[in-house]
Order: sequence, then structure tokens, then C-alpha cells
Amino acid sequence: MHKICVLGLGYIGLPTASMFATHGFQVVGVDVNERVVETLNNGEVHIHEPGLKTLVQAALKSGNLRVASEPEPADVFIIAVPTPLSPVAGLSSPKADLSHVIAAAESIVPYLRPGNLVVLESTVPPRTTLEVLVPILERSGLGVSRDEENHSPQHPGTTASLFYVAHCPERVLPGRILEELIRNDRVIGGVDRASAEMAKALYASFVEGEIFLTDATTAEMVKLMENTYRDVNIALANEFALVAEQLGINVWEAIELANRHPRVNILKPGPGVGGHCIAVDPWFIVQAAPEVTPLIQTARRVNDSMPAHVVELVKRALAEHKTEDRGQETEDKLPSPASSPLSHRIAVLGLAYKANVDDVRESPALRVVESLAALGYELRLCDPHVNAAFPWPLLPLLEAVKGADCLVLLTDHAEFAALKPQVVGPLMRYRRLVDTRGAASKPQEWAAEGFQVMILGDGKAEEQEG
Ligand code: SAJ
Repeated sequence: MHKICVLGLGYIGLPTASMFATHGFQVVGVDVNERVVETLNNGEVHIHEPGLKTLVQAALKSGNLRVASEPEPADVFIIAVPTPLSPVAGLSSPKADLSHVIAAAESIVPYLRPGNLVVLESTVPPRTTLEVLVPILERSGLGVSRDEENHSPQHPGTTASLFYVAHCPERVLPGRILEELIRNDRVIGGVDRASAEMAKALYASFVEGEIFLTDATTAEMVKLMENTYRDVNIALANEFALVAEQLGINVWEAIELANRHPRVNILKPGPGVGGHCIAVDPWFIVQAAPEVTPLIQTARRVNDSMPAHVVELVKRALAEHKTEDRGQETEDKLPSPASSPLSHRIAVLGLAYKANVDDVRESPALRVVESLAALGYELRLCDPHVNAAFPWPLLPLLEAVKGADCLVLLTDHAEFAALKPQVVGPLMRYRRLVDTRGAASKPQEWAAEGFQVMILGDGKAEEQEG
């Protein structure tokens, strides 16, 4: 196993290809997007992730990593392409779009040789490895290694006309990808034992965590269960937040206290769940077993309903106009409480799906922004981490805040958590803060500066305000 062909140079494929290249393998990284290939060949990196640029540049400089548009013969093929959701007509639950996995697998077929190992890293619905990937690869005329007893696991790859397949799901956290790629335990599901052992030998070249072997479908399910566990737990936190708002208690305080129990670990409420993983993967389990997954489906819907709740909070904050919350003496005509949304200017802080990343995929902040824009509010957007094209311009922080009637904090970037009411207050037209992440430090400090503070899940503060 000397040469590896990695298909898909995104958030997972690029770090993985670079990691193998810096651990002595000859790696060819393949992407169907010409712009990605061009960017990397120019020594630039299209993904922002701590340490990634240095690693990629080291891999390219060593000559062990090359970037290309087409696969080529190799000992190992690693598929790391996206598996987004696609809506299904007539169904309320979306399904996995496997088109990229299928295209990547098909592109390997002409190059597949006996003894090759194919690893699927993309997150997929249960049984995809066995029922989608393997049949495509068998179009090569070769057969997948299935029966451990027919050949010795000590000498995998020696049986004529067989290839090997394993599912080795990525488990790394955006923002900490490189560290977790090395340190996290890995679960490897082989189509058979020989496949799993081969994949283990490969990943052991850089993985310092433990590597556990199982079958392919169990590995698929393990990955989905991890993200579903988090989604359901966050939905619970969000539901608690809604209850807390009604009961007049502070959910953040209540969760902190509940988590002092040795067997309780409730996650944080927020404006919803984003990213390409947690908001997506539970649907892959639902698609496999719709009848027996009411809890998973409800959790998804609870989390998906949070952006609409945030919009309600913003509307309420703007309606609860108080005369003394005026921010600065300004030439602007001040909107009255009953004035149309058009006259309200909102500074939206954060578009990324979570703190300190540049990724806006499935971000609940975008849902909130779309709804507020549809309601006619004037929006001033700020996200110092995001560099994507939007229908609205992205402004520097103080520019976004200037003349605003309300700050709406949607992503808990470090820059926003460090915001000082003494700095932003005087720039605003009215002093209002809607904090959907419990992120603004010391709400009392904001209140002391004349801010009307509304924190998602904090019914206590609202009662005191009222
Ligand atoms: N979120 C909350 N409350 C919380 C935690 C998260 O509302 O208490 C929100 C975040 O703001 C974000 C979303 O959930 O919108 C997901 O963020 P995350 O940091 O929990 O997870 P991801 O999507 O960045 O990465 C997850 C990780 N999975 C698990 O932690 C089980 C990562 O290890 C996976 O590799 C990744 O999905 C993936 O690629 O599947």
C-alpha cells in the first residue's frame, strides 16, 4: 500500500490526503471541481481550518501530494465526497443524495485492480457500502473479498481478482479537524475481516487513537448514531429553553445545575442546528427505518423550528420599545413601536453555523436572516469568519452596529462574546440585544448600560423586563 487516490478534496478529503502524504504515502488528490484543483495547484487552500494550509503546503512541497481532476491507478482509493440531503416529492422527510458517492465510485471502476482497497469515508445511510458501493465497484469485473475463510487475513490482497472495501467514517470536529484526525479513535467497518484489517493498517500510519474493527453496516450506523445523539440532545435543550421562557426561569442556569448531576449532560439551546453533519445525518437513519424513528424525526423538527422562534423573539424585542433605551442622538427618524418593520434596522451578528468557523452550510442563522429580510427589516450583517457571497454585503462589526435598533447574536464567535456594551451602545439608535446563544458576557452589564436584553431560554430576564 504505497499509493493512495483520495476522491473529494473538501473538509475531510483534503486534510486526510495531506495527512497520508506527510506520513510517507504517494497521494493523488482528485476533485471534480476545476477551481479546487487550480487553487491547490497554485499552493492556495480553499478551506479555512486551523493548521490546514501549512499541512497542505508541506504535503505539496514534499512531492508526495499531487492534485488532479481524474483518478489514476493506486493501491487504495478513499472516497470523501459530500452526501447532502435532498427533498423527496410527496414526503416530509428528506433523503440522502448519494450522487457524489456514486459518481466517485464509478470513476474508480476503470482503475480498480486485484488487491486494491476502497475506503468510503463519506457519511452514508445504513447499508450503502454493501448495497450501493460494492455493486458499482464489481462492474470492474473483479469481485469483492467477502469470505474470510477463503484467504488468509495475514496476506490480504493476494487472492486473484478480489478487491477490498471498508467504511471508515470521519468523526472530526470542524475547527479541530487536524488534531482530531490524529487523536480520535476510529471505527472501521470492513465488508469482511481482511478488508477491515487492511484499512486498519493504513490508518494506523497516522491515527494515534484506538482503531476498532467491525462490519460495514455497523460502522455506518455508529457514525449516524453519534450525530443523532447530539441532535436529539440539542433538541431537548431547545425544548427546555421554550419551556423556560414560558415558566419565567433561566434555562442556562437550570441546565448548568442539572449538569451537576453525575449522569446528566444536557447540551446547549440555540437558534437551531447547522452544519453538514448533525442537521443531516439523523435523516439517514429515518430513511432506513421511518416507522420506528418518531423520536429522531421529532428532534429534527424541534431543531428546525428554532430559527422561527428566534424571529419571534426579535419581533417581540422590537415591539417592546421603551423610550429610555435610545442609543444615540441621531439625525435618523426614530421608529415608533408600531412602525413598520421597514423602519427597524437590525445588526445580525454571526452567519456561520457555529462559533469560530467560516462554514455557513445549513446554518440556522441564514434561515433567521431570510425570514427577517422577508418581513422587511433592514439588515446589517456581520461575520468576521465568513467569506462567502450573500445577497447582502458583510460589514465590519462596528459598521454593522452603527445606527442599529437591535443586535441579534446568532453565532457565538469569540469576537461577539467579547463585545462590550459600553462600546456598541453609543453607536446604536436603540439599545436592544437578542442573544440566541447565551454568549454575550455578563447580561447585567448590558442591562446596566441601558440595553433591553432578551436571551433565548431566559424567561427570568424577560419577566424582570416586563
Ligand atoms: N449546537 C447547539 N448546541 C450544542 C452543541 C451544538 O445548538 O450544545 C449546534 C451548533 O451551534 C451547530 C450544530 O449544533 O449549529 C453542530 O455543531 P457541533 O459542533 O456539535 O458539530 P459539527 O456538526 O461541527 O460536527 C459534528 C461532530 N459530531 C459529534 O460531535 C458527534 C463531529 O465529531 C463529526 O465529525 C461531524 O459532525 C461530522 O462530520 O459528522
